[in-house]
Parts: sequence; C-alpha cells; structure tokens
Amino acid sequence: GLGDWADVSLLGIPLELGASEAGSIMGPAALRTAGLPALLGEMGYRVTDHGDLAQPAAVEPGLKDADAKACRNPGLIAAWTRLIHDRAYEMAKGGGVPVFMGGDHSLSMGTVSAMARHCRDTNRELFVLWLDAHADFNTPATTPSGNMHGMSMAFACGEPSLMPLLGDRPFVPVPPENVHIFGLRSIDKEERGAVRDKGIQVVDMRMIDQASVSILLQGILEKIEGRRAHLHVSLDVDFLDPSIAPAVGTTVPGGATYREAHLIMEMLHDSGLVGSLDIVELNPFLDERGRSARLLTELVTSLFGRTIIDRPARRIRVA
Ligand code: B3U
Ligand code: MN
Ligand code: MN
Repeated sequence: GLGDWADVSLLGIPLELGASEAGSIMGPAALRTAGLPALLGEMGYRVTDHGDLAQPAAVEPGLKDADAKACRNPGLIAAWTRLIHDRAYEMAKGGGVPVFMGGDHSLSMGTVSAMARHCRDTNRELFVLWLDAHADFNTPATTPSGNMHGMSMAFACGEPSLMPLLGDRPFVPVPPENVHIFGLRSIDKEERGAVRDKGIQVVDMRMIDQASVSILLQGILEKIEGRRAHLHVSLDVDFLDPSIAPAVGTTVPGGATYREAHLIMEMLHDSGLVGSLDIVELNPFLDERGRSARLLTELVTSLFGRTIIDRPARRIRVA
C-alpha cells in the first residue's frame, strides 16, 4: 500500500484477444508515450519498467468443449492468463506497487488471481475496486459475444467453468463481497442475476448521480480501512465518459467525468490502501491525438499522490 510506495513496477501487457475490436495491443506503448514511467519517476518513485510481456503460444485451455466453442481465442487467453499470473505473482512478491498496463480486461484474470494468491501468502484480505461501465461477469454459458474480457470478474470470483484457464497454478478466489464494481451502466440480463446472487457490491451510475462518487467511495474505503487489506484497482477506460476518453472499443455514454475520476484517484491515494493497479482497454487506434492516453496517465499520477496544492491527508492510515 501507500506506506511503501517507494517502488513502482510497471508491466506492459499487449493483449487484445479478449476483445472484439483490435488495437489495445498498443495500450502499453501509448501509456509510455504519454509519459507514465517518466512522470512517476519525477514524482520521486523508484520506477522499474519490466517492459512488455511477449505473446505466448496457445495452450489447451482445458475448458469443456461447449464452453471453449462459446469463447473467442480460449487457447491463447489461457496461455496469457498463466503467463500474466506468474509475472504478476513474482512482482507482488518483489514488493512495491505493480502497475499493469493493458491490454484488454481479460488480463485481469491473471493479475487479480495473482494478487489473491499473494494476499493468501501474506495473510491479507484482497479487495477489488472494478472501475468499469460493465460487470465483466459473463461466463462461457452466458456470454453474448464470446469476448473473454467480459468474463474476467466471474473468473476472479471462482466461476467453475473458467477455472481450467489457470492451469496448474493454485487458484485463490476473491470473495464476491470484497468486489466493488463502480460506475456500472451496461449489464447483460444473465450477468445481472449472477452479480445479485453472488453478492457482488455494485455502485451504478444512478447511485453516483444521486449520492456522489465521494460519499460512495468513502463508504467502500471505510469498510476496508483498519484491516490487513490489499486493494486492487482495475481501471477500465470505459469507466470514463467517452467525451473525455474516446480510446476504447466499448464506449458507453454517461461515464465518469474528468473531475469525478480525479477525485476517485485522490481519495484512493489518501486511503493508503491501494496495492496494485490495472489500466485496461486503452485502444490508441481509437484515440484522438493521444488525449485518452494522456488522461489515464494524469489519473495515475493522482492515484500516486499528485495534488493541486499541498493538503494534509484527510484520512489517517491504520497499519
Ligand atoms: N457484456 C458484454 C459487453 C462487454 C463486457 N465487457 C466489455 N464489453 N468490455 C460482453 O460481451 O460480455
Ligand atoms: Mn471491463
Ligand atoms: Mn468495460
């Protein structure tokens, strides 16, 4: 968490096989071009850029035949999930804060499962803040598209039909009540039932309009504070309103504003709870003169403590 934020480990995950629209393979390059590693370095962090993962060869995904047929690229997604999990787990053990630069949201099958395993090793509770227009809670049996980026949260919570994707790695599920989807505004019918039945915590856009991101996020952070916890933040670009972040294949109108997004990042910084971050679904091919990549980079600097003027932290961290 924040207390030991001297070290930041960046990993590029050029993965687009979980999405229908090509282009997020260029996400890590765009974030580097927008200056993410340099800005964190200027802020005083010790930044290690581990470069980009190389595309692995497809493996036998181990899914049931009908499930494999319902998914696009299951053999490659299985290979990526195992590769990402292994690297993310090593990075977590190495200390510092891992920042995963995607790549489409299927990469979170690897990162979240690695953080869950690391938390079990270190006797911490894992919480996940899923900043996303979508729930990503489909399964091979419910997916309308076959796109595996729409299944990553279901995987992380232990959806049995997806478990073989991780191969022989020990799988540690995230307790659904520790998962907070924030910014939801597009959900498929069967996902809606699954999210409800599993007890996933949801803040949808209507709640944000009525109660403000500040009050709603504070409620989540207060639940986590004072525990031996690790908060993993998974930021899907489509959480943001398409007018400020057009570089995503699955835009949904009515997303977070510039100011809401920065406030969330600032409050997350102040909480001292964030232990790892995914930046996913950035598709530079759809960007307008780099503005989405630049905005994401700015948001990450807010998460890492950039402030407009010096102000005392509003919230004191309980170790
Ligand atoms: N729920 C739809 C659409 C979707 C989910 N995640 C994204 N799109 N990015 C699906 O295909 O599962
Ligand atoms: Mn997503
Ligand atoms: Mn999304």
